Amino acid sequence: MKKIKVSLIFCIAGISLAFGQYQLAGLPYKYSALEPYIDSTTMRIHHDVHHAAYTNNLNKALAKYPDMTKKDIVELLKNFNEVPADIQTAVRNNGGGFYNHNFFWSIMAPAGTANMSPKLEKILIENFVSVAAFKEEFAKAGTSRLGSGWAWLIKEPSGKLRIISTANQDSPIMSIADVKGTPVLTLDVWEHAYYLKYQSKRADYIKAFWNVVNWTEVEKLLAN
Ligand code: MN3
Repeated sequence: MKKIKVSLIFCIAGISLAFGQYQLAGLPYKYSALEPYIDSTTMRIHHDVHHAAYTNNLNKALAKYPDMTKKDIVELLKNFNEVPADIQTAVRNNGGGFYNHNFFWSIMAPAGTANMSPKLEKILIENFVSVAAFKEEFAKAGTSRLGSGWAWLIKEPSGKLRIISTANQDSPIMSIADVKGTPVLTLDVWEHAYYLKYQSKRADYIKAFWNVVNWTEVEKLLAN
């Protein structure tokens, strides 16, 4: 019964998405690809229900401003100050949710398939003294975020790496962000990202996340 319900929601979201600018892309791997660290059911609901809803609601919010939908999502969020006042909250939450989840899926990979190269290790050591210190600081950004939000590794305009966290669906690419930078790694610390498997143990979820980071993609983003 549960499975039927989930696919029905996906189906409804899929139909209405066809009329909007922003499209929900499929995951770049199977729902089960990140097992046992992130379970298949969580991935399915996270993508097919939560990410689909952000996409759908973003399209709904922009329906009366068709000119805004000509921008890709990065341009839309980088120029958030140009979003009409009456849809700012909707675009902040749903445009942020649409972008953040796209990015999140892209920086994960099945365990053991995208390991950290010596070159990336060296960059992390230069910025954070050691890889362990980097992971500790990143984990702290995730565990100390009260309520819902995201932990980020960003590249500042100077080229320096920095770890931050954002509330709700805010991201460091938004023109309204306190700290701006180019995202190179992120972790969703909303309860919907881990509660089925880890319940209230967010720190255990963060520890498991290190097994499924796509370090190849992180290194590629750093080179940009
Ligand atoms: Mn999420």
